[in-house]
Amino acid sequence: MDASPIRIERHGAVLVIVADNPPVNALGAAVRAGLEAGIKQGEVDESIAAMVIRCDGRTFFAGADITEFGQPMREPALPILVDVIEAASKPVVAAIHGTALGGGCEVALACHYRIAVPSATIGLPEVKLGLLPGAGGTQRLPRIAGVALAVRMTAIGDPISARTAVEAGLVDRLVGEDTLADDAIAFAKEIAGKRPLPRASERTIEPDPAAIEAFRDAHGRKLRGLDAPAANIACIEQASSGASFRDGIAYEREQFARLMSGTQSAAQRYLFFAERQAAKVDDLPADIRLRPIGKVGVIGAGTMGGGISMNFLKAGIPVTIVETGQEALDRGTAVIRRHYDASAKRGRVTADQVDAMMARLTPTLDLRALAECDLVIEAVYEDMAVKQELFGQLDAICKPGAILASNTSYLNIDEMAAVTGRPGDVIGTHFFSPANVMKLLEVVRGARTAPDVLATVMALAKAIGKVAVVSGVGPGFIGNRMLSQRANPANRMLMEGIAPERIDRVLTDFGMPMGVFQMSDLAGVDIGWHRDPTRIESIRDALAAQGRWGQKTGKGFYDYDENRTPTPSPEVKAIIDRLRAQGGHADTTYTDDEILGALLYPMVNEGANILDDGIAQRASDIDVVWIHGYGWPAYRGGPMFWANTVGLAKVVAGLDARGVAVAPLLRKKAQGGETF
Ligand code: 3H9
Repeated sequence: MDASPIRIERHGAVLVIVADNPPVNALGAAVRAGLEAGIKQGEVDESIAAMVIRCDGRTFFAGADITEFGQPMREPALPILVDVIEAASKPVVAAIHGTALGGGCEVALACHYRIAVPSATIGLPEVKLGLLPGAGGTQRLPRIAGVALAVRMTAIGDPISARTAVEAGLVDRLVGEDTLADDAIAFAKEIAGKRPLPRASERTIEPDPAAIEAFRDAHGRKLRGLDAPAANIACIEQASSGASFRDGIAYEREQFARLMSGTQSAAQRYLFFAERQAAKVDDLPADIRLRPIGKVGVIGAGTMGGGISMNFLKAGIPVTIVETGQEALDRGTAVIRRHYDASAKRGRVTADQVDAMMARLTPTLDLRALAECDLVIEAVYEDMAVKQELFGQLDAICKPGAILASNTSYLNIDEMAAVTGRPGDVIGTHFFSPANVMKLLEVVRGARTAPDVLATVMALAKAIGKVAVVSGVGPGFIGNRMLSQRANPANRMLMEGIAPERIDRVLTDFGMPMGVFQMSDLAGVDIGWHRDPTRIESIRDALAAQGRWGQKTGKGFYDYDENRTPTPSPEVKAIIDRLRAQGGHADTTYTDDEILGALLYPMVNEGANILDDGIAQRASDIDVVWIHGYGWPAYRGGPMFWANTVGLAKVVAGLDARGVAVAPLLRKKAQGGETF
């Protein structure tokens, strides 16, 4: 049998229960059993006056062990354990460092006192897994920290800093960053004799409907379609309703079980592991040595180059940004500053932090300034000849070992690498717009990209807060290759008499942030247009010819007012009617569900081709791309997960019915009753 992850230390009259369950001290069955045994030992030992719970390693308990979900629960269950802790007749102190999350936070809430190091964070992120805190968190947190904070912490799920926790009464004292173990013992001795013991369950709180209303006003739109935030809020309302703690716990249990058995939570838990899996490259040795990245160069100070730079500046990495003209350089730098100032205004960063980030930025017109950079990312115009010339120059300028990256969204990395004398150092880093916000980074591995270059970029992505997915070289990589499959059926349905706004509405009802035509208007209807107004071969040609280039000209598939609010356009309807008449297209009726299938099944189909071609390592990587790069709703788990929930046989039947060539892998899986 494995050694227990819990050890007990005695320090005079203080019993210290220490957990050591790497990597994040998840509260698996053995940890729970050890904690319960520790508390019981402290209870019966008359020489013990107080107890401390703390963790070794990088963090306090980061939550319930998610890998145990869906399996029969082994005793003691977490809700039982927290009750045992709170019911102890001697004071129990939680000594927190790292991240006290989920069940970890709930253990801390059940303790009578909480102390923390200043760098610690505390949170109830269950909502991000489509759940709610199921071990008393929704009932104890508001009793300690109030309704407003409890709603924010549970329904959004972002952790708070230890300092904020002190202000909220959630943490009793901040202690030295490096002296937690000793300070916890000293604190326990100090409070050992105090009675009555402060038990969260014994407190009562007033209802605060105004706080809940304000929260709904501020976040309702963002939380649209999600089950878990509403359930979290309902539990907090229950805690402040005057009902007993026990009734509140019963309600929490019931809601937790409901969410746990639903598809949304299954999708979100799948995503949690999919994101972490995506970081792993199957054929890279685990002990590979990474190249140090102390300085980054970015070529192009436009929207993309600026956004890319901001990621590094924020992470503390100096950036040299290069442009060809002073005006563009100044404009790009000013835009970065404006973004940071806006963050400061919203209280996300301090003015000092803004100054520090800007101080890390070196704007220049001289490409030779990149000589000392460890990584250079080009974000210039999407033209192979332009990119190749640039890579030739970088090859001559950059120091040996520097990584040369392209932000291309569809061009061939190998062709860029071929013009350099160091193809192993060349890689694709495809950021998604806005690059400082979107979490996805498609890392494009060229045929000759060196393993350590790939590993370095994957690690760097994590360091700057991105979720990286590896893609092989191929047109449009993973995301845009699938995106292009949605455009054809969308345009075909227009010709069959379905209005653009209905097609878009079906996608936004599904949970996408915008529809096909809204996206087209945002990106520019004229992108890829042949620029000949007399050549009308598609609806796009017709719109572009009339100057309907999208939001930038105030009209595209929709008309826009000065606030960029779209309204359906009679002119577009007339254009569509004309094209339909010319082509002799008959009306076809569709249900919303059929529209959805017509749009999304071809994407799933292309996903299968992408897997078959070895462009993506695994189906879950494709899902991560769509969730973090294109806003596919996380609670639907990404296109491949979603296809599993629809049933692959149904997807194949839908594709067959519309005459789409079905990917061999998809058909095989459907016939075999398999899933992705
Ligand atoms: C809960 O608590 C429910 C209760 O309310 C009710 C119960 C009745 N379990 O993220 P990383 C693994 S729900 C199992 O790369 P970082 C992770 O898969 C839980 N495994 O590290 C990865 O494994 P691998 C509420 C977990 O430093 C490794 O640890 N808690 C868990 O970037 C490293 O993870 C949460 O939702 C877990 N709970 O970030 C917190 N957590 O190496 C979830 C992590 O094999 N965790 N692993 O790929 C996190 O947010 C981050 O992991 C954390 C560290 C911030 C802690």
